[in-house]
Amino acid sequence: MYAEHRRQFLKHLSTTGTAAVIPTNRSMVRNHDCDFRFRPSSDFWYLTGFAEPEACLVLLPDLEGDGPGRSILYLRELDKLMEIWNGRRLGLDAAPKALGVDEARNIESLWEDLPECLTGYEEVVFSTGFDADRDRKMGEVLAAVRRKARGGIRPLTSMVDHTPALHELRLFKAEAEIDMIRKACTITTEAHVAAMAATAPGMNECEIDALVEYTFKRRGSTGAAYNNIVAGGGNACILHYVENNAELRDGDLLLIDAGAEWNYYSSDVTRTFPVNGRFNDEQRAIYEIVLEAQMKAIEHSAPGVSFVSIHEVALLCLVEGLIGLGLLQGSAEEVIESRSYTDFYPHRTGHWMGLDVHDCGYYASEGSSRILEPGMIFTVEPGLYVDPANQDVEERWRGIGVRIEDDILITNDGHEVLTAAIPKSVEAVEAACGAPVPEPVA
Ligand SMILES: [Mn+2]
Repeated sequence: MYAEHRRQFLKHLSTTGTAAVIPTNRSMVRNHDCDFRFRPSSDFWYLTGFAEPEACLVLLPDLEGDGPGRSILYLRELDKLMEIWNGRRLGLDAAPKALGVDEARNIESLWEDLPECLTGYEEVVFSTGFDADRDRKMGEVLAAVRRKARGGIRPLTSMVDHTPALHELRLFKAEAEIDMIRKACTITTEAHVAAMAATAPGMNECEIDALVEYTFKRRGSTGAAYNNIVAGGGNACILHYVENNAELRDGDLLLIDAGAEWNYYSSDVTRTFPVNGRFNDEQRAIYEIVLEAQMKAIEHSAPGVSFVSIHEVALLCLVEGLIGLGLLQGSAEEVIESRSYTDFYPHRTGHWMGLDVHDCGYYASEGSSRILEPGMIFTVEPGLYVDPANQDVEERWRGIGVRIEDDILITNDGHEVLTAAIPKSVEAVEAACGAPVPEPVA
Protein backbone atom coordinates (compact mmCIF):
# COMPACT_ATOMS: atom_id res chain seq x y z
CA MET A 1 0.00 0.00 0.00
CA TYR A 2 2.75 2.45 0.96
CA ALA A 3 4.76 1.53 -2.15
CA GLU A 4 1.66 2.27 -4.22
CA HIS A 5 1.31 5.67 -2.51
CA ARG A 6 4.96 6.38 -3.31
CA ARG A 7 4.47 5.32 -6.91
CA GLN A 8 1.50 7.65 -7.32
CA PHE A 9 3.27 10.60 -5.73
CA LEU A 10 6.45 10.00 -7.76
CA LYS A 11 4.31 9.91 -10.89
CA HIS A 12 2.90 13.30 -9.97
CA LEU A 13 6.38 14.67 -9.22
CA SER A 14 7.65 13.46 -12.59
CA THR A 15 5.11 15.65 -14.43
CA THR A 16 6.99 18.72 -13.18
CA GLY A 17 10.43 17.20 -12.61
CA THR A 18 10.20 17.98 -8.91
CA ALA A 19 12.16 16.12 -6.22
CA ALA A 20 10.73 15.66 -2.72
CA VAL A 21 12.26 15.63 0.77
CA ILE A 22 9.77 14.41 3.37
CA PRO A 23 11.03 14.05 6.94
CA THR A 24 9.05 12.37 9.70
CA ASN A 25 8.17 14.06 12.99
CA ARG A 26 10.80 14.93 15.55
CA SER A 27 10.68 13.32 18.99
CA MET A 28 9.19 15.83 21.41
CA VAL A 29 10.25 16.34 25.02
CA ARG A 30 7.42 15.77 27.50
CA ASN A 31 9.43 16.79 30.54
CA HIS A 32 13.10 16.71 31.57
CA ASP A 33 14.51 13.63 29.80
CA CYS A 34 11.19 11.95 28.88
CA ASP A 35 9.74 12.18 25.40
CA PHE A 36 6.11 11.93 24.34
CA ARG A 37 5.32 8.58 22.74
CA PHE A 38 6.54 8.95 19.16
CA ARG A 39 4.07 9.26 16.33
CA PRO A 40 5.30 9.52 12.72
CA SER A 41 4.12 12.43 10.59
CA SER A 42 1.10 11.45 8.53
CA ASP A 43 2.62 12.38 5.17
CA PHE A 44 5.75 10.36 5.92
CA TRP A 45 3.76 7.37 7.19
CA TYR A 46 1.48 7.52 4.13
CA LEU A 47 4.51 7.18 1.85
CA THR A 48 6.60 4.70 3.86
CA GLY A 49 4.68 2.80 6.56
CA PHE A 50 7.80 3.37 8.68
CA ALA A 51 7.29 4.42 12.30
CA GLU A 52 10.83 5.05 13.62
CA PRO A 53 11.89 8.58 14.55
CA GLU A 54 14.83 10.26 12.80
CA ALA A 55 13.96 9.31 9.25
CA CYS A 56 13.45 11.10 5.96
CA LEU A 57 12.17 10.02 2.55
CA VAL A 58 13.76 11.45 -0.59
CA LEU A 59 11.90 10.95 -3.86
CA LEU A 60 13.72 11.55 -7.11
CA PRO A 61 11.69 11.32 -10.32
CA ASP A 62 13.45 10.25 -13.51
CA LEU A 63 14.65 13.41 -15.29
CA GLU A 64 15.90 11.70 -18.46
CA GLY A 65 13.18 9.25 -19.47
CA ASP A 66 9.86 8.14 -18.10
CA GLY A 67 11.24 5.62 -15.58
CA PRO A 68 9.62 5.11 -12.19
CA GLY A 69 12.12 7.35 -10.39
CA ARG A 70 13.97 6.54 -7.18
CA SER A 71 13.12 6.42 -3.50
CA ILE A 72 15.79 6.77 -0.83
CA LEU A 73 14.94 6.25 2.83
CA TYR A 74 17.26 7.84 5.38
CA LEU A 75 17.05 6.07 8.74
CA ARG A 76 19.05 5.20 11.83
CA GLU A 77 21.83 2.63 11.68
CA LEU A 78 21.63 -0.47 13.85
CA ASP A 79 23.23 0.25 17.20
CA LYS A 80 23.21 -2.53 19.77
CA LEU A 81 23.66 -0.26 22.79
CA MET A 82 21.01 2.26 21.73
CA GLU A 83 18.62 -0.56 20.90
CA ILE A 84 19.03 -2.05 24.37
CA TRP A 85 18.07 1.30 25.86
CA ASN A 86 15.50 2.69 23.42
CA GLY A 87 14.10 -0.10 21.29
CA ARG A 88 14.68 -2.08 18.12
CA ARG A 89 15.66 -0.50 14.84
CA LEU A 90 15.03 -1.76 11.32
CA GLY A 91 18.48 -0.82 10.10
CA LEU A 92 19.86 0.01 6.67
CA ASP A 93 20.35 -3.53 5.36
CA ALA A 94 16.80 -4.68 6.05
CA ALA A 95 14.98 -1.49 4.98
CA PRO A 96 14.83 -1.89 1.16
CA LYS A 97 13.26 -5.34 1.35
CA ALA A 98 10.99 -4.53 4.31
CA LEU A 99 9.67 -1.25 2.91
CA GLY A 100 10.20 -1.58 -0.84
CA VAL A 101 12.36 1.54 -1.11
CA ASP A 102 15.12 1.53 -3.71
CA GLU A 103 17.86 2.46 -1.29
CA ALA A 104 18.48 2.98 2.43
CA ARG A 105 21.07 5.39 3.80
CA ASN A 106 22.21 6.58 7.21
CA ILE A 107 20.16 9.52 8.50
CA GLU A 108 23.44 11.07 9.73
CA SER A 109 24.43 11.79 6.13
CA LEU A 110 21.10 13.29 4.99
CA TRP A 111 22.05 16.96 4.89
CA GLU A 112 25.50 16.19 3.48
CA ASP A 113 23.99 14.06 0.69
CA LEU A 114 21.10 16.29 -0.30
CA PRO A 115 22.99 18.78 -2.51
CA GLU A 116 24.10 15.89 -4.71
CA CYS A 117 20.71 14.13 -4.66
CA LEU A 118 18.96 17.30 -5.74
CA THR A 119 21.39 18.35 -8.45
CA GLY A 120 19.61 18.56 -11.78
CA TYR A 121 16.20 19.33 -10.30
CA GLU A 122 14.79 22.85 -10.49
CA GLU A 123 12.23 22.33 -7.79
CA VAL A 124 12.04 20.45 -4.53
CA VAL A 125 9.04 19.66 -2.38
CA PHE A 126 9.70 20.57 1.24
CA SER A 127 7.28 21.80 3.91
CA THR A 128 8.70 24.78 5.73
CA GLY A 129 7.51 26.39 8.93
CA PHE A 130 7.38 23.29 11.13
CA ASP A 131 10.97 23.04 12.28
CA ALA A 132 13.32 26.03 12.19
CA ASP A 133 16.46 23.88 12.27
CA ARG A 134 15.37 21.83 9.28
CA ASP A 135 14.30 24.95 7.38
CA ARG A 136 17.75 26.46 7.88
CA LYS A 137 19.52 23.27 6.75
CA MET A 138 17.31 23.04 3.68
CA GLY A 139 18.18 26.65 2.86
CA GLU A 140 21.85 25.72 2.98
CA VAL A 141 21.22 22.75 0.68
CA LEU A 142 19.57 25.03 -1.88
CA ALA A 143 22.47 27.45 -1.69
CA ALA A 144 24.96 24.61 -2.15
CA VAL A 145 23.16 23.29 -5.25
CA ARG A 146 22.96 26.78 -6.74
CA ARG A 147 26.72 27.21 -6.35
CA LYS A 148 27.17 24.19 -8.59
CA ALA A 149 25.06 25.84 -11.29
CA ARG A 150 28.17 27.49 -12.72
CA GLY A 151 29.21 24.05 -13.89
CA GLY A 152 26.31 24.13 -16.36
CA ILE A 153 23.88 22.21 -14.20
CA ARG A 154 20.31 23.41 -14.01
CA PRO A 155 19.97 25.42 -10.80
CA LEU A 156 17.63 24.38 -8.02
CA THR A 157 15.55 27.53 -7.71
CA SER A 158 12.49 26.80 -5.70
CA MET A 159 11.09 24.97 -2.74
CA VAL A 160 7.44 24.09 -3.19
CA ASP A 161 4.73 23.09 -0.79
CA HIS A 162 3.54 19.56 -1.48
CA THR A 163 0.22 20.06 0.26
CA PRO A 164 -1.99 20.25 -2.82
CA ALA A 165 -0.72 17.15 -4.62
CA LEU A 166 0.06 14.77 -1.77
CA HIS A 167 -2.96 15.82 0.24
CA GLU A 168 -5.21 15.34 -2.74
CA LEU A 169 -3.98 11.73 -2.90
CA ARG A 170 -4.59 11.29 0.84
CA LEU A 171 -8.13 12.66 0.57
CA PHE A 172 -9.26 9.70 -1.54
CA LYS A 173 -9.01 6.50 0.47
CA ALA A 174 -8.00 3.24 -1.20
CA GLU A 175 -9.67 -0.05 -0.20
CA ALA A 176 -6.77 -0.99 2.09
CA GLU A 177 -7.03 2.36 3.88
CA ILE A 178 -10.80 2.05 4.24
CA ASP A 179 -10.23 -1.36 5.84
CA MET A 180 -7.92 0.21 8.42
CA ILE A 181 -10.45 2.93 9.22
CA ARG A 182 -13.12 0.22 9.52
CA LYS A 183 -10.93 -1.57 12.03
CA ALA A 184 -10.48 1.67 14.01
CA CYS A 185 -14.26 2.17 13.94
CA THR A 186 -14.89 -1.37 15.21
CA ILE A 187 -12.65 -0.80 18.22
CA THR A 188 -14.26 2.59 18.83
CA THR A 189 -17.69 0.95 18.75
CA GLU A 190 -16.62 -1.45 21.46
CA ALA A 191 -15.29 1.41 23.60
CA HIS A 192 -18.45 3.53 23.38
CA VAL A 193 -20.71 0.54 24.11
CA ALA A 194 -18.55 -0.37 27.12
CA ALA A 195 -18.67 3.24 28.38
CA MET A 196 -22.47 3.38 28.15
CA ALA A 197 -22.78 0.15 30.11
CA ALA A 198 -20.23 1.06 32.78
CA THR A 199 -21.22 4.66 33.55
CA ALA A 200 -23.11 5.23 36.80
CA PRO A 201 -23.74 8.21 39.11
CA GLY A 202 -20.88 8.84 41.52
CA MET A 203 -18.16 7.60 39.19
CA ASN A 204 -15.53 10.01 37.91
CA GLU A 205 -14.97 11.00 34.27
CA CYS A 206 -11.44 9.62 34.59
CA GLU A 207 -12.76 6.08 35.15
CA ILE A 208 -14.67 6.15 31.88
CA ASP A 209 -11.71 7.79 30.15
CA ALA A 210 -9.57 4.87 31.37
CA LEU A 211 -12.10 2.30 30.17
CA VAL A 212 -12.15 3.86 26.69
CA GLU A 213 -8.35 3.98 26.55
CA TYR A 214 -8.12 0.40 27.81
CA THR A 215 -10.53 -0.82 25.15
CA PHE A 216 -8.52 0.91 22.43
CA LYS A 217 -5.22 -0.52 23.59
CA ARG A 218 -6.26 -4.06 24.37
CA ARG A 219 -7.52 -4.36 20.79
CA GLY A 220 -4.06 -3.45 19.50
CA SER A 221 -4.91 0.08 18.45
CA THR A 222 -2.01 2.51 17.98
CA GLY A 223 -3.88 4.50 20.66
CA ALA A 224 -6.45 7.24 20.71
CA ALA A 225 -6.58 9.26 17.50
CA TYR A 226 -6.82 12.43 19.63
CA ASN A 227 -7.21 13.24 23.33
CA ASN A 228 -10.41 11.63 24.64
CA ILE A 229 -13.15 14.04 25.64
CA VAL A 230 -15.14 12.61 28.56
CA ALA A 231 -17.39 15.46 29.64
CA GLY A 232 -20.15 15.14 32.22
CA GLY A 233 -22.93 17.72 32.63
CA GLY A 234 -21.95 21.30 31.76
CA ASN A 235 -18.41 20.20 30.83
CA ALA A 236 -19.94 19.04 27.52
CA CYS A 237 -20.33 22.73 26.62
CA ILE A 238 -16.51 23.05 26.52
CA LEU A 239 -15.91 21.71 23.01
CA HIS A 240 -12.38 20.42 23.58
CA TYR A 241 -12.69 19.54 27.26
CA VAL A 242 -9.88 17.13 28.13
CA GLU A 243 -9.48 17.43 31.90
CA ASN A 244 -11.73 14.37 32.36
CA ASN A 245 -11.61 14.49 36.15
CA ALA A 246 -15.04 15.54 37.42
CA GLU A 247 -17.62 13.48 39.25
CA LEU A 248 -20.49 12.11 37.13
CA ARG A 249 -23.75 13.26 38.70
CA ASP A 250 -27.15 11.62 38.72
CA GLY A 251 -29.38 13.50 36.28
CA ASP A 252 -26.52 14.78 34.07
CA LEU A 253 -25.55 13.72 30.56
CA LEU A 254 -22.13 12.38 29.65
CA LEU A 255 -20.61 13.37 26.30
CA ILE A 256 -17.77 11.15 25.04
CA ASP A 257 -15.82 12.18 21.95
CA ALA A 258 -13.22 9.46 21.46
CA GLY A 259 -11.87 7.47 18.53
CA ALA A 260 -9.31 4.70 18.23
CA GLU A 261 -6.46 4.83 15.72
CA TRP A 262 -5.56 1.71 13.75
CA ASN A 263 -2.18 1.66 12.08
CA TYR A 264 -2.31 5.47 12.47
CA TYR A 265 -5.67 5.69 10.67
CA SER A 266 -8.30 7.51 12.73
CA SER A 267 -11.86 7.16 13.76
CA ASP A 268 -13.77 9.98 15.43
CA VAL A 269 -17.02 9.37 17.26
CA THR A 270 -19.17 11.24 19.75
CA ARG A 271 -22.04 9.86 21.77
CA THR A 272 -24.01 11.57 24.54
CA PHE A 273 -26.00 9.56 27.07
CA PRO A 274 -27.58 9.92 30.53
CA VAL A 275 -25.32 9.11 33.49
CA ASN A 276 -28.23 7.35 35.23
CA GLY A 277 -29.44 5.66 32.04
CA ARG A 278 -32.62 7.72 31.45
CA PHE A 279 -32.94 11.05 29.59
CA ASN A 280 -35.08 13.67 31.33
CA ASP A 281 -37.56 15.67 29.21
CA GLU A 282 -35.25 18.60 28.43
CA GLN A 283 -32.29 16.35 27.66
CA ARG A 284 -34.42 14.19 25.39
CA ALA A 285 -35.83 17.24 23.59
CA ILE A 286 -32.35 18.59 22.81
CA TYR A 287 -31.01 15.11 22.00
CA GLU A 288 -33.76 14.41 19.48
CA ILE A 289 -33.12 17.66 17.64
CA VAL A 290 -29.41 16.88 17.32
CA LEU A 291 -30.20 13.32 16.28
CA GLU A 292 -32.63 14.42 13.58
CA ALA A 293 -30.13 16.99 12.27
CA GLN A 294 -27.41 14.34 12.17
CA MET A 295 -29.56 11.71 10.43
CA LYS A 296 -30.79 14.21 7.83
CA ALA A 297 -27.23 15.38 7.15
CA ILE A 298 -26.04 11.78 6.77
CA GLU A 299 -28.98 10.95 4.52
CA HIS A 300 -27.98 13.89 2.33
CA SER A 301 -24.37 12.64 1.96
CA ALA A 302 -23.76 11.25 -1.53
CA PRO A 303 -21.51 11.71 -4.56
CA GLY A 304 -22.24 14.97 -6.37
CA VAL A 305 -23.39 16.80 -3.23
CA SER A 306 -21.33 19.74 -1.96
CA PHE A 307 -19.53 19.40 1.37
CA VAL A 308 -20.99 22.65 2.72
CA SER A 309 -24.55 21.53 2.01
CA ILE A 310 -24.20 18.82 4.67
CA HIS A 311 -23.61 21.58 7.22
CA GLU A 312 -26.53 23.58 5.84
CA VAL A 313 -28.94 20.64 6.13
CA ALA A 314 -27.90 20.01 9.75
CA LEU A 315 -27.91 23.71 10.66
CA LEU A 316 -31.44 24.29 9.37
CA CYS A 317 -32.70 21.33 11.36
CA LEU A 318 -30.96 22.50 14.56
CA VAL A 319 -32.26 26.05 14.16
CA GLU A 320 -35.85 24.91 13.57
CA GLY A 321 -35.58 22.71 16.65
CA LEU A 322 -34.27 25.56 18.82
CA ILE A 323 -37.09 27.85 17.63
CA GLY A 324 -39.58 25.07 18.37
CA LEU A 325 -38.32 24.82 21.96
CA GLY A 326 -38.48 28.61 22.37
CA LEU A 327 -34.72 28.86 22.85
CA LEU A 328 -34.40 31.11 19.78
CA GLN A 329 -36.82 33.67 18.39
CA GLY A 330 -37.62 34.58 14.78
CA SER A 331 -37.81 32.59 11.58
CA ALA A 332 -35.19 29.99 10.69
CA GLU A 333 -34.02 32.25 7.87
CA GLU A 334 -33.55 35.22 10.23
CA VAL A 335 -31.70 33.11 12.80
CA ILE A 336 -29.31 31.72 10.18
CA GLU A 337 -28.78 35.16 8.64
CA SER A 338 -28.03 36.81 12.01
CA ARG A 339 -26.02 33.80 13.25
CA SER A 340 -27.80 34.04 16.60
CA TYR A 341 -27.64 30.23 16.74
CA THR A 342 -23.88 30.36 17.49
CA ASP A 343 -24.64 30.60 21.24
CA PHE A 344 -25.90 27.01 20.95
CA TYR A 345 -23.99 25.73 17.90
CA PRO A 346 -20.56 27.37 17.58
CA HIS A 347 -18.89 24.80 15.31
CA ARG A 348 -19.40 23.30 11.87
CA THR A 349 -20.85 19.90 11.06
CA GLY A 350 -17.87 17.84 9.94
CA HIS A 351 -14.35 17.44 8.62
CA TRP A 352 -12.31 15.04 6.48
CA MET A 353 -10.93 12.07 8.41
CA GLY A 354 -8.00 9.78 7.63
CA LEU A 355 -4.44 9.53 8.90
CA ASP A 356 -5.13 12.80 10.69
CA VAL A 357 -8.38 13.02 12.57
CA HIS A 358 -8.89 16.42 10.97
CA ASP A 359 -7.50 15.13 7.71
CA CYS A 360 -5.91 17.04 4.86
CA GLY A 361 -7.68 18.03 1.66
CA TYR A 362 -9.35 21.21 0.47
CA TYR A 363 -12.91 21.93 1.56
CA ALA A 364 -13.41 24.51 -1.18
CA SER A 365 -11.70 25.73 -4.29
CA GLU A 366 -12.13 29.06 -6.03
CA GLY A 367 -14.80 30.05 -3.56
CA SER A 368 -17.13 27.11 -4.04
CA SER A 369 -17.50 24.11 -1.81
CA ARG A 370 -15.96 20.75 -2.64
CA ILE A 371 -18.21 18.21 -4.33
CA LEU A 372 -18.24 14.79 -2.66
CA GLU A 373 -16.77 11.81 -4.52
CA PRO A 374 -16.48 8.09 -3.71
CA GLY A 375 -13.58 7.28 -1.39
CA MET A 376 -13.88 10.43 0.71
CA ILE A 377 -14.36 9.91 4.46
CA PHE A 378 -15.62 12.60 6.81
CA THR A 379 -17.51 13.11 10.05
CA VAL A 380 -21.06 14.36 10.56
CA GLU A 381 -21.24 15.85 14.05
CA PRO A 382 -23.92 18.39 14.85
CA GLY A 383 -24.38 19.40 18.48
CA LEU A 384 -26.28 21.77 20.75
CA TYR A 385 -24.81 23.29 23.88
CA VAL A 386 -26.59 25.40 26.47
CA ASP A 387 -23.94 27.17 28.52
CA PRO A 388 -24.48 26.55 32.27
CA ALA A 389 -24.16 30.35 32.72
CA ASN A 390 -26.66 31.27 30.00
CA GLN A 391 -29.13 33.61 31.75
CA ASP A 392 -31.26 34.08 28.61
CA VAL A 393 -32.86 30.64 28.88
CA GLU A 394 -34.87 28.91 31.60
CA GLU A 395 -32.75 27.14 34.18
CA ARG A 396 -33.96 23.69 33.15
CA TRP A 397 -32.03 23.93 29.85
CA ARG A 398 -28.74 25.11 31.31
CA GLY A 399 -25.73 22.83 31.17
CA ILE A 400 -27.16 20.46 28.57
CA GLY A 401 -24.57 19.67 25.91
CA VAL A 402 -25.21 17.09 23.19
CA ARG A 403 -23.12 16.09 20.20
CA ILE A 404 -23.62 13.04 17.99
CA GLU A 405 -20.85 12.14 15.56
CA ASP A 406 -20.40 9.33 13.05
CA ASP A 407 -17.84 8.57 10.34
CA ILE A 408 -19.15 8.52 6.78
CA LEU A 409 -17.65 6.96 3.64
CA ILE A 410 -18.89 8.20 0.28
CA THR A 411 -19.59 5.20 -1.97
CA ASN A 412 -20.44 4.99 -5.68
CA ASP A 413 -24.15 5.18 -5.03
CA GLY A 414 -24.45 6.99 -1.70
CA HIS A 415 -22.73 6.58 1.62
CA GLU A 416 -21.87 4.09 4.31
CA VAL A 417 -21.90 4.92 8.03
CA LEU A 418 -18.74 3.23 9.31
CA THR A 419 -19.81 3.66 12.94
CA ALA A 420 -23.45 2.60 12.51
CA ALA A 421 -23.20 -0.11 15.19
CA ILE A 422 -22.85 2.40 18.04
CA PRO A 423 -26.23 2.97 19.75
CA LYS A 424 -27.76 6.30 18.78
CA SER A 425 -31.56 6.45 19.03
CA VAL A 426 -32.96 7.38 22.46
CA GLU A 427 -34.23 3.81 22.92
CA ALA A 428 -30.95 2.19 21.80
CA VAL A 429 -28.87 4.49 24.02
CA GLU A 430 -31.03 3.89 27.09
CA ALA A 431 -30.88 0.13 26.45
CA ALA A 432 -27.07 0.26 26.10
CA CYS A 433 -26.83 2.24 29.36
CA GLY A 434 -28.76 -0.53 31.12
CA ALA A 435 -26.81 -3.36 29.54
CA PRO A 436 -24.42 -5.51 31.59
CA VAL A 437 -20.86 -4.21 31.67
CA PRO A 438 -18.81 -6.23 29.14
CA GLU A 439 -16.20 -8.59 30.56
CA PRO A 440 -12.87 -6.78 30.84
CA VAL A 441 -11.12 -9.41 28.70
CA ALA A 442 -13.09 -11.07 25.93
MN1 LIG B 1 -14.76 15.22 14.84
